[in-house]
Amino acid sequence: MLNKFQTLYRHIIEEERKIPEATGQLSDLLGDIALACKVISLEVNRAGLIDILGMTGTQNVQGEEVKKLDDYANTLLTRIMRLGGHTCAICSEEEESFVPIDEKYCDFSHKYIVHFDPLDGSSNIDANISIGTIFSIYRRVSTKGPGTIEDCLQTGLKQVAAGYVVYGSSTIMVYTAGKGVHGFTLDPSVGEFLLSYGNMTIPKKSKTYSTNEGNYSKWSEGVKKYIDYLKSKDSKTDRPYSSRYVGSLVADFHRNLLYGGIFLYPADEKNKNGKLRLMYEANPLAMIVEQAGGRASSGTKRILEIAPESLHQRTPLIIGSEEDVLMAEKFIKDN
Ligand code: AHM
Ligand code: MG
Repeated sequence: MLNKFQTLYRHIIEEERKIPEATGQLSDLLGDIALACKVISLEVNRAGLIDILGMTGTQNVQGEEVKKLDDYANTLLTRIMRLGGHTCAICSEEEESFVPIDEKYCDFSHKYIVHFDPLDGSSNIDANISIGTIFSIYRRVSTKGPGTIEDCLQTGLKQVAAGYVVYGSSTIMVYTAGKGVHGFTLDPSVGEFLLSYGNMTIPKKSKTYSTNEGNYSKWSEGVKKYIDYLKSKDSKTDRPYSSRYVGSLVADFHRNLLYGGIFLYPADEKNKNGKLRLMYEANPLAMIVEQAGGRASSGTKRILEIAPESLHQRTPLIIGSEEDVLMAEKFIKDN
């Protein structure tokens, strides 16, 4: 049975205590991220009431329009990470390059690098549809001073922790520090994340797929055939599958984590490497899904093994229930 009153911070500390050489810094860093997300959650909930919606008129480095809440979430997370004193560099989907922490404050105690997508699914903000924050933490490889690009460009396998917060009908934070996946629901009356899902596991096989099927004509033969397969009738394999697509990765992923499902954002004619970002979206969710017993692939390669070449690198992403992802990979390989 769940201990209903286990707070996120207490849970994190207890997990870190199990590691003899732990200093408590990772707990503090995760606590800082949770604090920033609580504030973002407040702003998301107030967004319809205050004049924060609408465009800033600027574009992010991917050439997409930036909304005010994205800016807000990005600035807040960066500020809290900087003040927290545990990071030597911060990488954000909204920033062109990484942000090194000023050398005069940066010593061996600043041993972590944080990557985040401050507000994922931001095209859904105006419609009051779930959006989220995704984060990922690496240990630095350099030994002192501000973080370097080598610190920031590590493979997903090197993540020490990853997580996301979904701002939906309630605000939920899900994280892993390499020992299972745990979910916490924000109790707004006390301002605490309380354990609501201990040791989450994703069903091995599902009957739900999530993809932007409007891209069908631009997909490769393998992807087209896989989706056709999911839609055709066969009682032995529980087909046809149901289709569920929010268009907010965090929301689609969270639903699939709870109930089972496969999410696909494959490469297409226009987006040769897919749309989603390896460092900010694919790697953290891949770590979580693997910890929960699922699988994450580009179609031909395990996401966590892809060597990053740039911070904003994109990758096709197929993620979710293990047997479903394996089947999608088979269709891609055979076609
Ligand atoms: P964002 O980080 O700029 O919000 O973009 C990523 C989003 C994901 O949340 C979502 O899965 C995908 O883009 C939706 O893309 P599309 O509208 O092409 O289906
Ligand atoms: Mg995103």
